Amino acid sequence: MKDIINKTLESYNFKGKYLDIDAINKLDIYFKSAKLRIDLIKFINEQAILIIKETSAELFEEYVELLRPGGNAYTTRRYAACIRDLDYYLRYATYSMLAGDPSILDERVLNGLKETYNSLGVPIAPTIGALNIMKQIIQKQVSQEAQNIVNLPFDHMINSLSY
Ligand SMILES: CCC1=C(C)/C(=C/C2=NC(=C\c3[nH]c(/C=C4\NC(=O)[C@H](C)[C@H]4CC)c(C)c3CCC(=O)O)/C(CCC(=O)O)=C2C)NC1=O
Repeated sequence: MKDIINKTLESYNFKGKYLDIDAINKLDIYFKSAKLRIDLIKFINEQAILIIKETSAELFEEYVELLRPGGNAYTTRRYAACIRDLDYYLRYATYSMLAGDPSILDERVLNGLKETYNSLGVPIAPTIGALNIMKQIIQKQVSQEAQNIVNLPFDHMINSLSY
């Protein structure tokens, strides 16, 4: 698990160099966005149940076949697993927003996920669809500046699942 601070320090330590102006500017922007990140995460935490509810409603409206016999979210057990996965995506997205770095997603969420989904027959396209829906639901409710912070983890997860 990394954040933008330890990632930067690790890289400059590796090179045996003082932080240059690029690194300092990057960290300066990050520190200046601290309050924004905290407020954003507080907002998402408070809205988490609603965000997940709305995401699943839109997802199953778009992909009705998932809930029908033979669909991957058919049966209470699989439906619950799907909603739980949405909760994982949202929770880890907030960690990554705070860290300003996506590596936590690689390590805790995406590592082996596609293989697991493929072996269980969990369809990837609607999963990517769900991530897009969730991202948009949050974007609609936050400032322009916060939207940029929201993009990072969702785009990272979407890209990773896209190949
Ligand atoms: C914290 C990181 C983490 C993630 C991300 C995670 C995902 C994850 N989702 C799983 C299953 C599943 N995931 C889904 C999800 C869906 N089915 C659909 O049709 C929709 C497209 C989608 C919801 C959006 C379903 C239905 C299963 C159960 C599949 C089965 O057992 O047949 C499984 C297999 C084991 C289990 O059932 O718990 C894992 C590991 N586990 C983790 O620990």
